[in-house]
Amino acid sequence: MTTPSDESGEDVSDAREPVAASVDVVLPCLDEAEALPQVLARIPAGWRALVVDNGSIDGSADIARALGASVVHEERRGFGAACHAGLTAATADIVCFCDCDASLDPADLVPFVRRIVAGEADLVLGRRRPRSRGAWPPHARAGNLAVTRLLRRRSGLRLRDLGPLRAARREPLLALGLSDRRSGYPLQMVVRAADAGWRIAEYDVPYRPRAGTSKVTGTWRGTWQAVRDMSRVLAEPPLDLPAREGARP
Ligand SMILES: Nc1nc2c(ncn2[C@@H]2O[C@H](COP(=O)(O)OP(=O)(O)OP(=O)(O)O)[C@@H](O)[C@H]2O)c(=O)[nH]1
Ligand SMILES: [Mg+2]
Repeated sequence: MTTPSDESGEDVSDAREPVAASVDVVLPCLDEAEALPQVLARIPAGWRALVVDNGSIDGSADIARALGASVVHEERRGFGAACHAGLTAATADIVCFCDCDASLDPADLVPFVRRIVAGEADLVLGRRRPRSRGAWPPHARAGNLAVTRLLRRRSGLRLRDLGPLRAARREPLLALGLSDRRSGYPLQMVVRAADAGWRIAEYDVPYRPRAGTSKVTGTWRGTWQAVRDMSRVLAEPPLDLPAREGARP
């Protein structure tokens, strides 16, 4: 579907006013003590921050709790394991996802949620627009672009990013039966949503250099694992998923 983002990278359609909806923001967190205060300070008023502590050893869980977040523990390593534990623990009508490394701003989720509440989209994704050199290394951008092309071939979706900032309704998300527990999780969410006929929208969002130490994109091991996980997801045959209400057969 067409997107409300423009080439300048600015969000052009929605003011940041409060939205009348119950919203949980899932924040996968592995040793993000440095970033947590900034990230939690940016959660929109009335929304719940669900920090999924993935076995951190830098006190992230205590910091998150002290700052008023709900903390979920997931001992199994992996980005997908953390995201899915958060989704399972969530209770709100709408669930958002945001990395917990201060590269993304949870306040940017407000227009995403507004779109879902208005019934105009089923899944809203943030298209990352780097704000400085070093925010998004060239190999990561190239890999991401390659995956969006493969996704287009597989599902007909014309996305420009597979960003981790996203929003959707909780129950349909659970019904997608996501099974990846590593770096393929965000891609699997989009692939299965497309298979189920969801309307998927993209918004431009600023992307900044992360606080703290890089775990995936800045490491060869993390990048290699992400490529393998995503290739596996793209090779999955379409599942017989419950169609979105109102979707054409
Ligand atoms: N990689 C990884 N990230 C996890 C895990 N559990 C939670 N996370 C969090 O998931 C979010 C995304 O991971 P990042 O390490 O930022 O991944 P990335 O943005 O691709 O790469 P870098 O920012 O360069 O590390 C961060 O908030 C992590 O703390 C895990 O087991 N592995
Ligand atoms: Mg990051």
